[in-house]
Amino acid sequence: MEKKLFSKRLIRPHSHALVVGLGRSGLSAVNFLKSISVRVSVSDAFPMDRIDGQIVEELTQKVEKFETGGHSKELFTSVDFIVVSPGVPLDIPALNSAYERGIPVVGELGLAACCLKTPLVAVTGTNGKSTVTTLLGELFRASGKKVFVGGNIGRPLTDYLVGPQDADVVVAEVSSFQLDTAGEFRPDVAVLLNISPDHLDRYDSYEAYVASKFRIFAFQRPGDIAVLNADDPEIIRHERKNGFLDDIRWPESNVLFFGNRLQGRNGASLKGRKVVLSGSAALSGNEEIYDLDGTSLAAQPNLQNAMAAIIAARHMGCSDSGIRKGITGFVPLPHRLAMVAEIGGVRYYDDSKATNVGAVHSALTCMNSPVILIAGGRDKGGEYVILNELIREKVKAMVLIGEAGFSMAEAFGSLTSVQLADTLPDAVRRASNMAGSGDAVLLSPACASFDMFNDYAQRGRVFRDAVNSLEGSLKC
Ligand code: UMA
Repeated sequence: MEKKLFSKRLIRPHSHALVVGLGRSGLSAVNFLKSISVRVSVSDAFPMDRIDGQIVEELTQKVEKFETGGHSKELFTSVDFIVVSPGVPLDIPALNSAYERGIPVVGELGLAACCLKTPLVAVTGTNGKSTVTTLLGELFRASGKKVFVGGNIGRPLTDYLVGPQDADVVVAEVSSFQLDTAGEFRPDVAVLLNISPDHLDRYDSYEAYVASKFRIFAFQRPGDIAVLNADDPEIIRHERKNGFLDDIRWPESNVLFFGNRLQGRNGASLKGRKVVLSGSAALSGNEEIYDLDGTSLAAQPNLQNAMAAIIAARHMGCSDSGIRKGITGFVPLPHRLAMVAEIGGVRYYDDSKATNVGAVHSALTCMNSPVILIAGGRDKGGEYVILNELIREKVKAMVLIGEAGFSMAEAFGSLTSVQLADTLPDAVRRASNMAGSGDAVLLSPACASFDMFNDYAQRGRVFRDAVNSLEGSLKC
């Protein structure tokens, strides 16, 4: 079935929009649409009593129809267009009815993109998006520019559109879910950090997830800039296909790379802990060198993240001195391979943000001591097999939690010693009993947190508290 494309022309006073999902993204979309006099109805799968009372009160004043406890075909087929939240699967029956009736469906990101007049840098990838997005914000600020940082990182882009819109640049973290409904989203600079299996509980295939990531470049034109990871085999395998391969299209914009395997390509590479911009990537005409030594970016995976951010920032008008200032002052985000304590010679690391197998691979690659790995949670359909070699080489024991505990025990039981724990504090106790001086206890779950926690941040805090309550703990 041919789906009708969303067009900016639909956003006009008194047209009728349906916003699906009343989380951060949906609520922001409602506010934006109301601010430009579009009539709005809303629909959420939660029953009324699970939606915050204040939100219900506010929305009741603003919206035409307020549907809760499910999504009805009648409402979905009675509007001019639908704005869908990223967490809503795109194949629910009510949306299928809307597609059949030719009603365009767009995400909040696509809606914002239609109306955005400020230059835009967008960052996607399986891992590292939030770090690069935050770092870009710092590099722009340090270069004296006013910046709005938002998207998947937490602040919807439509929030920017209801404000004064006075930033010099918008930096957006974009997820694959957002790219699936991004309409004619066209960033001036688009960054693709890496791709490895994730969200396979939502996509029909890994190829479909990869295609979604490449959609960040879909509407770029010559003169726009695409920044890609030259070291990532999944990305590079699509180079030179020059056109469509299934649904995956190589960017038609000006492509710059980052990584250690530039092999004649223009971009950013590393010399030790220095980022070197060369060729057409170096705007000054000479090689540009940015020293990361002594900064929080001086170890992997942040060396890669820094290369991507520096090249994007430089090509969006940041000065070299601003970039140097920004990288020096950068404070890493929590729950990303953060050391929380050292107790009796055992180091405890919180890597709760590692919600997919690729992120755990990256964390284990960085570990230089024997590891007791705490993993598990809600499975997202990734292949555990890519961890086998590192588990055999570095992991002394695993303690597994959550819904995926049993299947992970089956996958890794022949490679290392495995225990199951009922709770995360129980897992921390078990891990600390097994660890000896010089070992590391690493929480790097490879899974989503939603079976046991509100989100990865809560999981990280519970881990930190459990570690800090161990006898002899010295907090970091
Ligand atoms: N809902 C329905 N019908 C459904 C499913 C959900 O009505 O079939 C409703 C829920 O009842 C709930 C609402 O939708 O009321 C939640 O919407 P949502 O899941 O899209 O969450 P938001 O609060 O709007 O947050 C979204 C992003 N969430 C997801 O992509 C799942 C946030 O990314 C993002 O920060 C926010 O918009 C602002 O842009 C979070 C995330 O987990 C961090 N992202 C994934 C990731 O990073 O891996 C992609």
